[in-house]
Amino acid sequence: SGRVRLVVANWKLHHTHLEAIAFLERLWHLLDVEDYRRAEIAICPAFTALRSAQLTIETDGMPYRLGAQDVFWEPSGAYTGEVSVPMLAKLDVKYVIVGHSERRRLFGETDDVVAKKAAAVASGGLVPIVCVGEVAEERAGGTTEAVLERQLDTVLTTYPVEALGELVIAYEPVWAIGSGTPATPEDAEHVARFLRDRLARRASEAVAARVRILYGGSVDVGNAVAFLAQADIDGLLVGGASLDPERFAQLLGGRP
Ligand code: G2H
Repeated sequence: SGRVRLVVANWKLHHTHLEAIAFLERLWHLLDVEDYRRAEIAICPAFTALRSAQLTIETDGMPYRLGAQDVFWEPSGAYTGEVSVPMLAKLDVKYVIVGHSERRRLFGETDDVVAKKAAAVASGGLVPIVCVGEVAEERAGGTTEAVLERQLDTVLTTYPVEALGELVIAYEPVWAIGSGTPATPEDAEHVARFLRDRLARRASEAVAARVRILYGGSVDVGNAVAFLAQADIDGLLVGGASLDPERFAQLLGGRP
C-alpha cells in the first residue's frame, strides 16, 4: 500500500517517568533491526513522563516516536490544567491521540471537541491519531456505520486540507476495549475499508490512499499479526499489551 505501518503504545494512566525510562531501555534491549523495519513505533506516556522519555530516546538514539494521549486546542491562555500543542511540539512529540473513547465517555468529549483538537494538532505540525468507534448498543442496533460517519465527518469539516494525507485514524470498537474480546480481523478490515471509502468521498482518492488506519481494542501478542495482515489496516493502537516491555516486544516482533 506504500503506507508505513504504525504501532502505538497507549499507556493510559500507567507508568511514572522513571518507569517510562526503564521501559524504553528494556524495549531497546529487546528489539532488533528487523523489528524496526516492520513498523514505526510510537510510545504515548502520561504528560508527566514525556520529558524523561524524550531525553532517553534522544540520548540513546532510539528509533521511537513520542506521542501524547490528549491535548487542548488553544495554544496558551487561561485554561487551568490544560496542555497545548506547542508545548508538546517542544518535547519532540509527533503524535497526539485525540478522541479516545475513554475521553469521550469519562470526560464528556463530543465530536466537536474532538474535531477542534484534531485540527489544532495538525495546524501545529503534529499528527493526530483520531479515535472512532461504536459502542455495543450501536453495533447491536445496526448503526455502526452511521456513528463512524458522524465521528469522521465532524473531524473532516474543520481539518486543514493540506494536512489530510498525514492523518491517522484509529478504529476502536468500544466494546472491544480492555475487554479481552477484540473484533475479528475480518470485521476490523471491513470497517477500515468503509472508513477509507468515506475518506475518498469526503476528501479525495489520493487522501484515502495515504491516511493510515489503525485497529485498537484488546490487541495482544496472539492477534496482532492477523490484524496487520489486512489490506486496509496499517497499524495498531495497543493499550494493556503495551505496558510490559517483554509483552510489547513480542507483539512488535510478531512472535506469538
Ligand atoms: C483501546 C486500547 C488502546 P486495550 O483503548 O487504546 O486498549 O488494548 O487495552 O484494549
